[in-house]
Amino acid sequence: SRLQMSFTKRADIAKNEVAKTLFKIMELKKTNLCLAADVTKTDEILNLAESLGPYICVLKTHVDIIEDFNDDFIKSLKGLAEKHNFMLMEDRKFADIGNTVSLQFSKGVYKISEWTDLLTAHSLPGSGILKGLKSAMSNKNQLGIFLLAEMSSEGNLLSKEYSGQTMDMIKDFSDIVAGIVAQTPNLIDDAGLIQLSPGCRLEESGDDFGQKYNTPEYIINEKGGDIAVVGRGIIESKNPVEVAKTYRDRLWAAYENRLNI
Ligand code: 5IU
Repeated sequence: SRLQMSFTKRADIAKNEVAKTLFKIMELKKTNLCLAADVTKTDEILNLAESLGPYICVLKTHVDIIEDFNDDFIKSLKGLAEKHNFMLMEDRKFADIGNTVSLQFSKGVYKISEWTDLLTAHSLPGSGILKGLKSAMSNKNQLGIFLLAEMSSEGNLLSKEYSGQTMDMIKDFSDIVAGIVAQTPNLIDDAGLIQLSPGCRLEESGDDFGQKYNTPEYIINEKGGDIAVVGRGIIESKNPVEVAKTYRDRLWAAYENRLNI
């Protein structure tokens, strides 16, 4: 299965161009760490991007939490992504009908389609959401969508049936779908798809709002995550650079270990 295949081999199989490139970045930089840059000032995001850029494959944003968003910020962030060779993921979790998401994706203040490499979306509205996002892609950009098949939070309503139907939905959209967000190892049967798994900290724990955390090793080996998302575990630590290195090293070792099982 994909779990015993190298990211290099999976790059050859991936049908989505962004997924292909991402697999190669991961192997080149030896990192499967995605940073959730959940801070509210552009300077803070840029500082994280500059200092942690070498250790991450993806920097994940929530642009709607930024208080001083502006176009120069995007230019700078793009520049840092190029300099340190990581990808940008806007974790917008689109969830409306196709026509509306096409507008939300390309218009408004954030013009997400103009700068992001990767995007998250719910499968809830049906495949029209993928058609809508595809219709609003800027023509210079490739796009890799991660559909939410499962969530990390306690009591979420994404049932097994829903997760399975999400996997069915992906099949007709292999050009624009890079993978899924998930918490269990057996949903993906196409090794070209990438599993992103949030809810990672150095110690098993949670937060006050139902978030559930597992260790890097558990995320990679038991949950089948290819990429682990870490936010507060890094950004709220005293020394984000050292802690990010620790996550990167443990996540990568877990991936290498998984190949040999
Ligand atoms: N995120 C989750 N769980 C999910 C999905 C997304 O935590 O199931 I889908 C996002 C939310 C946040 C990041 O931006 O991943 C996790 O941040 P912390 O490591 O700070 O909990």
